[in-house]
Amino acid sequence: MQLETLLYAVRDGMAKVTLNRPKVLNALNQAMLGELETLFNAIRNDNAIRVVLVSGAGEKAFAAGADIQELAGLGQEQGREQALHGQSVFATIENCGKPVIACIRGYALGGGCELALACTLRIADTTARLGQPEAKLGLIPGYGGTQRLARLVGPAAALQMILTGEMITAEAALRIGLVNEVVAPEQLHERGEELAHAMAKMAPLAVQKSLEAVQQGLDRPLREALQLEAALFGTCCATEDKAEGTRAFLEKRPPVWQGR
Ligand code: CO8
Repeated sequence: MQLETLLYAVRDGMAKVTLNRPKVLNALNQAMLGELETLFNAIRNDNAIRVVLVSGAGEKAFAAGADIQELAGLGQEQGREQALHGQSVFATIENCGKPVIACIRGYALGGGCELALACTLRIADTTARLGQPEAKLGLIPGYGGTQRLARLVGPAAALQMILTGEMITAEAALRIGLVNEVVAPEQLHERGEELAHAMAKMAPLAVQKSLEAVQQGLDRPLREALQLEAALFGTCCATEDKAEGTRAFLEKRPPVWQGR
């Protein structure tokens, strides 16, 4: 795959996606969105990939937002269309069927913060600064920020970020539940890989069904969501991996997963 705005590597079931426009703090332009869409569609269909790590090239940023050069010329209809397109790309990331871990160093602003929000979980190093500064540009978040941020941290904390445009520190992001963990800069990638390895050791279908249960369940009333959980639990019970996982436990040996 020919990529101009991303770096991509796969090792031991772990895919690493690096946003690679460091001169503009990894700002998300249309080319990068297109490449993310192609890449995550390929990741979804690749059974060898168990976990994805997303980070930004360079020391200064995960991503400092949508590319403001491109935003400058947008009119009403084009703005709506580009927001819809970006939302669809981020939904492809969210629904790729594998855990996606955002490793945040430096700025994660605007569309960059929204990209991190579309990931399964977020870890940050102490240099991270997160924010939704769109209102400073006369805009609102358009890549899912008004919705995913409010669902994750609650409407008051989300609106504080959106209405003030203030950047918050990694520690403040941890306090409101925007990031899962904060680590020292030299530990960011190591910790990301550690979490990825832990997830890659789990039964593949159990990971997939866990993602499905939580992600789809949150969009439903509790009673329906519990039905979904029970149905997916039943699905897991019919897998070879469940037979292997329970047998391996009883035989006191590590399981060998087939992904079936
Ligand atoms: N877009 C384009 N270029 C950018 C962006 C960006 N978002 N952010 C930084 N750059 C460029 C700068 O223009 C600069 O380029 P040059 O060297 O050619 O002047 C280079 O990156 C380095 O940036 P700075 O010199 O500004 O670096 P500083 O360390 O001084 O400042 C900041 C870092 C504070 C992060 C600053 O760059 C900044 O404020 N950036 C913009 C942050 C922002 O407003 N982000 C939100 C953008 S809007 C958005 O994301 C909307 C998403 C939804 C869109 C939906 C429909 C399309």
